[in-house]
Amino acid sequence: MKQPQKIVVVGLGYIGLPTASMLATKGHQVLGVDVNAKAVETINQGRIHIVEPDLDILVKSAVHSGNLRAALVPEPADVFILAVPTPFRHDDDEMKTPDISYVEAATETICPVLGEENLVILESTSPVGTTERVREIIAEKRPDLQKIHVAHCPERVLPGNILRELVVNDRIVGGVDRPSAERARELYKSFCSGEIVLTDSRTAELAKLVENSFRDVNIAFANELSLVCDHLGINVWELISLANRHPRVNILNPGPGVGGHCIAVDPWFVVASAPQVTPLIRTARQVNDGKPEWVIRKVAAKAERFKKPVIGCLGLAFKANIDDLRESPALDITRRLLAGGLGEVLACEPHADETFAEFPLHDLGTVLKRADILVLLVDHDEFKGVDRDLLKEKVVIDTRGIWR
Ligand code: SAJ
Repeated sequence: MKQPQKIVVVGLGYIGLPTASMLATKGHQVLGVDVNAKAVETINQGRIHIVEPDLDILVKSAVHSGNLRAALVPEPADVFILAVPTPFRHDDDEMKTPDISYVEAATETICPVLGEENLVILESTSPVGTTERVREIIAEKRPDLQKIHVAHCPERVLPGNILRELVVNDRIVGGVDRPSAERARELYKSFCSGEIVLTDSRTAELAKLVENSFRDVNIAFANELSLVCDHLGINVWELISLANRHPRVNILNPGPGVGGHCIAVDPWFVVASAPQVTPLIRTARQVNDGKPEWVIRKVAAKAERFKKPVIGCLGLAFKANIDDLRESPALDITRRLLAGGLGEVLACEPHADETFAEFPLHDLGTVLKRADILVLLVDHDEFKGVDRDLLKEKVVIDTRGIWR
């Protein structure tokens, strides 16, 4: 695909917007489509509505080059990329099932403008069979079309490092047939320096889910060790650093739980697809989801020493140095402490968006000065540099092990 293509990207979030901008800076004519009118307006002004290092510069240059525009509805194009959310349904705590309604809706919005030989790529992390479902919807809505290429190319970028990983990571491209996969590979070649590996769409879907499940299971192991160590009075961080000196051991870091819209979600898609044979993946989810409750019990036990303690919660984001609050265990813990009546709760999140209004936020200096109990929930750089002398008089619950 040497010539510039006309490309529509549906969904201008953490994946769609960087991808659309990257394609635009490589000379393609890109139209970004989103249902959020405010996001569309912001992007058309060359600005961004999400926080990600250097994304503002990329979007600005893409919009100013004339190659990136945003709109509420799609237009005819050569390629359509779907990058919409695939959450799970909250109807059952024991078994969470995937919700692919945004993918179905996005597919339906492009159907009227699809043309012969177009390529449709699903980037959203999806349960096995979703790409085939996209093809099915297109066949139902547009029986007049003879040939449409459909492929799954799951995104694998790490929030906080998206622009680099978008270029250097290897990509898996799974086609509903071989020509679809080959066409999709040509497109990714225009900005991807990593290897682009072809497979079928179902294997590509499962590969992405398995990557995140692998991480979840490994974090669950670390989190379980933190409970074992607490029970035995052993420092888990020291334990892990010692065990990791073995050449074939690489234990991850325990924390207050697993957050974000990927690792806490995707393993459920695997469990839901094969419930009888996935006890390990399901248990890992439960271990990680149980960690916030454990942290709260720790705080409650420490609070007993005080009449009305001031409890400082440091960090709300789901991980270090980002503003993203989705499925964040730190936010969950802070909310529950605020509601729990154990004492006065002071929350601090240096990366908070200015629109955050759920409860008051305090600056780090105030929290460090006033708190009797400090609960470190996110390993932001701002917290790593805290003067250890300021912690001496406090009860410290460091869920990330940054002050050890
Ligand atoms: N976490 C720990 N301990 C660790 C590592 C992470 O408690 O040792 C926690 C983090 O604090 C956070 C959560 O896990 O709450 C997830 O963070 P993460 O950095 O592991 O991953 P995400 O969700 O930011 O991005 C993941 C990545 N997947 C893998 O590394 C396998 C990324 O490559 C995917 O593209 C992304 O999910 C996605 O969109 O699916």
